[in-house]
Amino acid sequence: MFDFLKKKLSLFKKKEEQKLEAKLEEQVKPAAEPFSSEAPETPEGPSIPESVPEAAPLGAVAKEKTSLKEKLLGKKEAKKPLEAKLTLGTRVKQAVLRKATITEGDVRSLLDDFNLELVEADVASSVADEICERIRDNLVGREIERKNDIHGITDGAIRSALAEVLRQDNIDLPSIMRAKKPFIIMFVGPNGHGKTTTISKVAHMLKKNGLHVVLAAADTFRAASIEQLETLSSRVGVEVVRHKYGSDPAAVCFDAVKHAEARGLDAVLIDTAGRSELNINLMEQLKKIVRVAKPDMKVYVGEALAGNAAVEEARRFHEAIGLDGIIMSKADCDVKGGSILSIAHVIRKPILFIGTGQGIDDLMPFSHEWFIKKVLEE
Ligand SMILES: Nc1nc2c(ncn2[C@@H]2O[C@H](COP(=O)(O)OP(=O)(O)O)[C@@H](O)[C@H]2O)c(=O)[nH]1
Ligand SMILES: [Mg+2]
Repeated sequence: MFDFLKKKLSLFKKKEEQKLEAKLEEQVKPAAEPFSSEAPETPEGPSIPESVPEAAPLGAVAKEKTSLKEKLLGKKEAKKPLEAKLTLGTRVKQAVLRKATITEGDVRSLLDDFNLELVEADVASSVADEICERIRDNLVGREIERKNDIHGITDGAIRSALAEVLRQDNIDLPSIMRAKKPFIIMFVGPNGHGKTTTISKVAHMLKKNGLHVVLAAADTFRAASIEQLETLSSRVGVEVVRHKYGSDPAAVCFDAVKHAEARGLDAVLIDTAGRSELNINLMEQLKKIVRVAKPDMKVYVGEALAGNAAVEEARRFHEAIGLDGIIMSKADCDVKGGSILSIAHVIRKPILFIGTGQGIDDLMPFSHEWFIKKVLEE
């Protein structure tokens, strides 16, 4: 899941790490040379060659060297210069190691490339800009002391940039819903993005949490939509309030709410159309449902597959009726991953769930921690 985005993130991280490692090396080199040439004059003893060539076996040459040293200094003494050299090496390093401070130049060109790669991974352009700026802010000015620090610094910079862009509260839907009875949720979104399927999944999840649910078949426009909802609801074992095709969707919702109130049900889930005779009327129709049913939550269902188009569609619905949450369906369909980041950031409402298949159990609660772990660690 989200492999494309994952790959882009890991490539950027690797390139940035390599760049910073090279910078740190550069920082160490110039000072180390004059210092090491002074090494033989130290009181710890004479200098010996740094090492025997790697491939040399414990053969004649190596033996000869050892025996010569042994002859000169005695077996015990022979080890001393090597130890001295090691301590000296450590001291040389300590003396010349200066901190490297990350500058704009160390990040800018890689971030420019990364920005385009994010867009390729379905991240909206404005969101890609924001992510890159935050990574830049998190890196520039940081000091690196050791090579080992580099991974943590770059990883942390990316991780917190993603968290800042995704920042929304994680929502535990069943517990929020217990605060009001009946709790009314209206699902909106373009045709075919998964509203009806998602409603059956949510109904199933709520039922498992002990809530009693009724569905409102308020997509009275699309052929077979009412039968589709009825088939799915019978699989879950919940009731559907329906009228005839072509009837007023707001009236269906009104009846469903009355039904829930009369029966003391916990929740009403409203299915809506994604298109109507005149598309401009869809938003008017949705506004009327909002006035009549007074939903406690308006949830946008968009398919993660749609990439940037899903973000634009969501914005259209948000402007018309005001959204409270998002469900991204079809996350199982080899989606690049960027649309999840974009939609949360552009709409600034929490992603409640992601859809992971066509079955009624294929719904996963969403949390930004999970998403960040998924794209940075797994
Ligand atoms: N693979 C996959 N397919 C889904 C998912 N959600 C919905 N679908 C499929 O998408 C198609 C359209 O779904 P539907 O609920 O009718 O969309 P609606 O027009 O928005 O109500 C159906 O074939 C669903 O089975 C999902 O999370 N994963
Ligand atoms: Mg539908």
